[in-house]
Amino acid sequence: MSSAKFKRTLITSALPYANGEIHLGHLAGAYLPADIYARYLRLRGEEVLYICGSDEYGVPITLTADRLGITPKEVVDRNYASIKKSFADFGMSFDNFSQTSRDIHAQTSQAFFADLHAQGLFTQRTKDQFYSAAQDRFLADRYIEGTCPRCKTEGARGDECESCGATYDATELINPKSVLDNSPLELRPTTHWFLPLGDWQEKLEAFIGKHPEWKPNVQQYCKSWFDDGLKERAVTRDLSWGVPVPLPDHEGKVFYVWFDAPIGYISATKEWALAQGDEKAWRTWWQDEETRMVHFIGKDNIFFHALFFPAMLMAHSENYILPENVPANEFLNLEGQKLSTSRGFAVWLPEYLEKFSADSLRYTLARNLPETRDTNFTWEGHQAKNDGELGNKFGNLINRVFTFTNKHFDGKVPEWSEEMMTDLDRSALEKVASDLEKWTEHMEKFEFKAAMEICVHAGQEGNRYFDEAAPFKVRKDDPVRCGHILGVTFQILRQLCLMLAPVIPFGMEKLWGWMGMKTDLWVGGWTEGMQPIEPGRPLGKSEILYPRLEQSDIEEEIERLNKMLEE
Ligand code: B3M
Ligand code: ZN
Repeated sequence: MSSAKFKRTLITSALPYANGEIHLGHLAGAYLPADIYARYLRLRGEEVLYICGSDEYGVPITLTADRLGITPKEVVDRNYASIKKSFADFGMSFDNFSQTSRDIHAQTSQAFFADLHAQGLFTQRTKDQFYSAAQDRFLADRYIEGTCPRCKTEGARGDECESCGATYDATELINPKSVLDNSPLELRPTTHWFLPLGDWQEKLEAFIGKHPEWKPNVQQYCKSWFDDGLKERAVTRDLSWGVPVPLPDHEGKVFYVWFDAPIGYISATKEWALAQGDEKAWRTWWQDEETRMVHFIGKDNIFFHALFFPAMLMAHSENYILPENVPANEFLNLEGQKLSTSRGFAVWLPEYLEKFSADSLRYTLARNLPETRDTNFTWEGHQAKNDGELGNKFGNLINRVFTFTNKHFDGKVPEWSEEMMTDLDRSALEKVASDLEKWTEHMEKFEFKAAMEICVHAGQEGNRYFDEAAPFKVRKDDPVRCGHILGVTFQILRQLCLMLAPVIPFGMEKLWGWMGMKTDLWVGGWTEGMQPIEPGRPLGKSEILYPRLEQSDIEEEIERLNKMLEE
């Protein structure tokens, strides 16, 4: 790992709202990059804890519950189960995937609040808030819609604008209305607790200032918030669904979902520690300066991960670590259009996985991550990457080498040696080794897309070598040279396997096994993968890893999306 300062890495992915399924936009933003990174570090033998869970409070969940006529808890439990399963099928390697509606989270977030409250760090304020006389209750956040006070987009939510990323108080909305029944809203006074972020601005600026290595998009967002001056943020709401505020005379008040959700990372770590039978182990991950914390998120979550949560962590009386990096991604578009879950214009993970393989999607998304700007997923592009690269370059090479060796060399790595090396052999090995080095540098810097470019290059080298050295042509006349070429190719394959494993783990775990590796790939497999594969080693039987995608399946998907647009 780049920095010797740290002994271990805590990785988090934004907690998805348990209000629907995961779609491709989510995956490209906060999940796949984090999983690639977690797997990379495990491969390198680093100590890693990868934490996530579903975010189960907030108004959208109660809206769904009302619509379906079930309780909010039923909504989140159903969605949790389904999200958890599709993440697992997609190969997400969380060490714990928890829920914020669990007791451990209520306790953890209440204790966190109590700590700040006892230090007098919140301010209490009575403010006018929208109240629906028709519904006889206060309406918060997404119960309200209106025109964004900043960019003037209509239909902006009560707490944030999807369009420009502004966060504000619902009373700042222009033309606010209730999303429930359009009933007129009146302002009524209610008392809430606020975290005066302005008090933390200086410290936050110093903190961000210490991280010039963060992605420019994250730094720019922070700078613009600093320039505006950080405002106080309410941490409580008048709602029935949420973590109750642990103070006397606070009936009907719960935490604002963005106050409790990031604490969810801590609760999920505690839950993990309990499951390990070492209740205190969570502290190593949150309170030891030798732990490096990295939050993977989409760009709409930058404020809360780079500023709001760090301020909370700074404010706590115990010493919490702060994130070392917040590699936020931009958005993924679909067929050139913005994803829209309300219009159903999205590709949902469970549906995708019914027809196609996880590796194939992981590969295409990794090639196309919105790291520095919005990118575009198209089904045709997906097919081209799957067939042209994953299948033709990698899968095919692997299969050719194994089939040939199994057939003509008795399923064992043929005799190969330094002495037999030609310039062609040496040059191919050098190129792949140098690619591996470059790849490592990109991985360390969260530049996964650039790392993928290197993989593709190494794959091309592997194929070029195999075609040029042409073992199939010399087999009869020069079986010794033929065997040596295969031996060299296996050295290329083991390095390709290391580079591709974090991205396409299902296939590369198989390849790892076929190559007769002894260690667990994810427990420091790097060390063994960097050692030559010796002649005589028995090999496994390969299979076709990445078949072509069916044209009809692709067309069906394109059709479905077109229909969504017409509706
Ligand atoms: N659930 C927002 C989102 O999914 C939110 C993330 C919470 S991370 C603590 O976009
Ligand atoms: Zn806006």
